[in-house]
Amino acid sequence: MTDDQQRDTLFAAADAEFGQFTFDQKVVDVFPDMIKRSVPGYTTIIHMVGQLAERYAQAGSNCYDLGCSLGASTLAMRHRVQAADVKIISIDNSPDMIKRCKIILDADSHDVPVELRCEDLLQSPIDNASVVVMNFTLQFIQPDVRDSLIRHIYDGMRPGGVFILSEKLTFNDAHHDKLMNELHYYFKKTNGYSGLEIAQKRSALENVLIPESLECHKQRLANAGFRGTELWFQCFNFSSLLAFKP
Ligand code: GEK
Repeated sequence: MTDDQQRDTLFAAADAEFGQFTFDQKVVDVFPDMIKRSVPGYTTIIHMVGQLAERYAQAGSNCYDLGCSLGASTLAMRHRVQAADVKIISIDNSPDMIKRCKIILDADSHDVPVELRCEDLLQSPIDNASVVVMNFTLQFIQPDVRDSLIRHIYDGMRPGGVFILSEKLTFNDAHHDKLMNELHYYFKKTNGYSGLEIAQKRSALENVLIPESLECHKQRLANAGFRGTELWFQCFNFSSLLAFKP
């Protein structure tokens, strides 16, 4: 691990007070390690975002990475897109994330243009989009504005475009929900997090990360007009969906 890829020990201290989770500089410093040790399948999903963008990016269109953090999906798309005259627009409202993301993108030599925007994606225009990626970001948006955001994304997409939505899930069956949470807990333990760290991070994320069920996501996507919505990836309570604009 290099200096800019520190190990995540943010929630390890036994005697500290942790407020609500925010995407600040401390999180930025450990983010690549944090997300890989916390989200089962993250690396696979990022890799596949590149393949999907290669397949669905249309010439003369935009690809969006909404809640781009340090630009993992942006880079995956940038490295695979073949269509001519494609621009990637990557948005995050954390100034610390955007600052580090810019350094990472500047060090990358691929020539697909990337426009990096530090703004609230709820205020962002979506325009002429053939690929839209929301990789574990909708779960951080207040539930009451999720319907209108998904409609806004749909309206900004071209026919034949794909929306890639990755989310932590809840399950209607209480027994299954408990099992998935236990398996995720074990995944984190296996990746070196202590029980205390896991518990402290969980309470920092309370009311900040608000997951929903697969049925809820599918219904919202259908209501917005998306068709062919299907799960293409799931590991425990972490998933990714594809939805198409007809
Ligand atoms: C990845 N997609 O590596 N507007 C813009 N950005 C936002 C907003 C908002 N309203 N709310 C949250 N964010 C990335 C991982 S992380 C997921 C995404 C995680 C941003 C927030 O600043 C953070 O960078 C990102 O959404 C969520 O594939 O950490 O579990």
